[in-house]
Amino acid sequence: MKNWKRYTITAALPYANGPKHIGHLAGAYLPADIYVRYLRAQKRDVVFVCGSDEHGTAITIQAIQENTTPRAIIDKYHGLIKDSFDKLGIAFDIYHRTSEPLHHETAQEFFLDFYNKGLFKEVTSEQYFDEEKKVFLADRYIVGTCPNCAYENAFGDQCEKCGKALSPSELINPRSTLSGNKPVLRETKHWYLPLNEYEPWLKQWLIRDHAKDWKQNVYGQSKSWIDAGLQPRAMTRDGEWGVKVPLPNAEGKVLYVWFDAPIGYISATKQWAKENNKSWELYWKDSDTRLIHFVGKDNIVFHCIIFPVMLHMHGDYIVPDNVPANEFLNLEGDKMSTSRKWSVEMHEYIEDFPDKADELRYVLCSIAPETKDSEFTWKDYQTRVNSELVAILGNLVNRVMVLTDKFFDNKVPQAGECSELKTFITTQREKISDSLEHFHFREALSEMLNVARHGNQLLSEKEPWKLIKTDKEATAIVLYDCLQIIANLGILCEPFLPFTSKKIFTMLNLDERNFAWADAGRQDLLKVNHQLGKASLLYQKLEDEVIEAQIAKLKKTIDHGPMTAEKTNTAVQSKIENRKSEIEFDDFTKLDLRVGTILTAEKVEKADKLLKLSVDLGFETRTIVSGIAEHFKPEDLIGLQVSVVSNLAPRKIRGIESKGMILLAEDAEGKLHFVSPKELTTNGSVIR
Ligand code: B3M
Ligand code: ZN
Repeated sequence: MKNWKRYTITAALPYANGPKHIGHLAGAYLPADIYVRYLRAQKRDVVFVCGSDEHGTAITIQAIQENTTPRAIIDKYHGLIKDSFDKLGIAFDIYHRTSEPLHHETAQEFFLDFYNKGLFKEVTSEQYFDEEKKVFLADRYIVGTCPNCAYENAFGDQCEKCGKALSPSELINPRSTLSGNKPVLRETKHWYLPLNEYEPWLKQWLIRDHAKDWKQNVYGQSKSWIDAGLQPRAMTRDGEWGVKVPLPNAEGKVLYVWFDAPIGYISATKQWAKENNKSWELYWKDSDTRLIHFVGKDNIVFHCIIFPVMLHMHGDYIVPDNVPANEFLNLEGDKMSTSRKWSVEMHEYIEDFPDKADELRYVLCSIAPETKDSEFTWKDYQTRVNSELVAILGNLVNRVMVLTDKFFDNKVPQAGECSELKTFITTQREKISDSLEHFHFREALSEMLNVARHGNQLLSEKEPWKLIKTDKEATAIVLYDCLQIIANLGILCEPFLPFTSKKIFTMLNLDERNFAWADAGRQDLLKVNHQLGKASLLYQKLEDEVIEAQIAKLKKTIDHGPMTAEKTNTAVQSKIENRKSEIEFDDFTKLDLRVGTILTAEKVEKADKLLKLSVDLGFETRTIVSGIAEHFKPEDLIGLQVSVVSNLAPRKIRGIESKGMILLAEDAEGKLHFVSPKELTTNGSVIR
């Protein structure tokens, strides 16, 4: 492996338009922080940059919807997010902002460099404009009828019903989601990055150099993009909010947010260098610098294709050596989403669990979605904290401290070095290093915990609390070894559990600044007779009530969550939903709607969407096949009272005769809700 002189580590710049949740943390910020702490522990030269991504259409539209300004939104969330990272121990060297003048200058310099070299393609095209709201509409903000499947609420970039990728001009009867009005086409000029021209370079760089050392998910996604053929991509947008296009006659045009945001890493480094008397250029232009981007999987294409091409086009810059992107973290069986309030926001966790940052770091690292999506549940969080952190690490430290105090006046007892133990810890250090070098954070964490397990084993084998009665010397050896293990753990756990590490060093009455990664394995971190500090518990056991309260909170917020921007958007969208034409009362009375209770529910084999239900309608029990398997777990439906269209002609679905239909309300996000009587009612009751 190359001997790197220094490291530039970036973590995706969060959009400052809302709080960030623990899925974001597990996806990018925590692994980045662990990696950086590990580098720092080795005294390597590293800069760790991040900051707020404050531009973009999403923030502009949100401001329109919330009747405020982009500035007011970002000012609110920049501080909140920064503070959350701080409290969770994410130790950036700088947390910058893309609204800073330094960033605007840096982004404009990139644009002008490309412009002056004639690298952009200038393209004039027609784009939809909302005359009432006076904005050009990003594809997502236009809905209309899908030309492929006739779904009436297809988005301008994709039909969610049939999955077809669309452009807004293909929509039949397009409508603006902002005003509900029909948008008009207006001519507009933009500057395009000819990504297609850089395909040969990309192929060589990615496929030749990184097929082996990049994570499969990252490499695979990037390669498939390249294989599919790259298209020129507009690097400017119409709008007022963002970095102004630095050309005459370009009023009302700003840089595309994904053009300026990654440059934000560079401007952040510049600011940090200024404040710390360093050269930013060494961190971005020296080939001995290793550039690594930590991001979530939805950001892969920007960091593995577009930004590298930009760095390459500019010419003076290094390109990323790795982009160890994670997959997604789900929550209690569903995708995490701030707008749907199905999430654990970082600042909420901190409020509810002050001083439990390491507990969260520990759990998120143990379940990190490194190779595939993974899942956070509160129960699992409780189990991992109680049976791993408390029972293994916390317990070891506490027992050893208490026993040493009791038998040896809280001083490190006299004993010789144990070469076996030394080898064990050194081997563990190497294993952890090796895993971290390869971005296998889960593995690294579990090897760290194995060191504590070893200490516990020693205790239960030798039983110093009994041994003391017969052999004080032997007791001294056990406790000496255990104390050295704990001191070593102070070093080895630091990247993962920085607060724990601090507490350990305080308890041992050692100054952590005197120890580096390479010291792990030493048997004399604590000198004989060294006076130890006061023992305190590393962690508290998590009680059931606390966990249940979190689960209840989650369930509640999903029903009564506040109106967020996305929800407002959804509400607007539902309002403009195409309505059905009027019917006569007689048409309505043809329906025989009844209340029924679901008695059994099972998946239909080889049909992902279908559930086979038996429903008690009072007068008879029916089999009904319903396309809801992706929305509900069968076991959750048993006993539920529902509304049924009972006189629908029978239909064979996958060979099963289905008699009737269950009514569900579908919101604009496609989430299904049963239409059920408010109080339990007799089965067979007529609905009218
Ligand atoms: N703000 C998207 C995101 O937060 C975007 C990342 C920018 S990294 C340069 O997921
Ligand atoms: Zn469609």
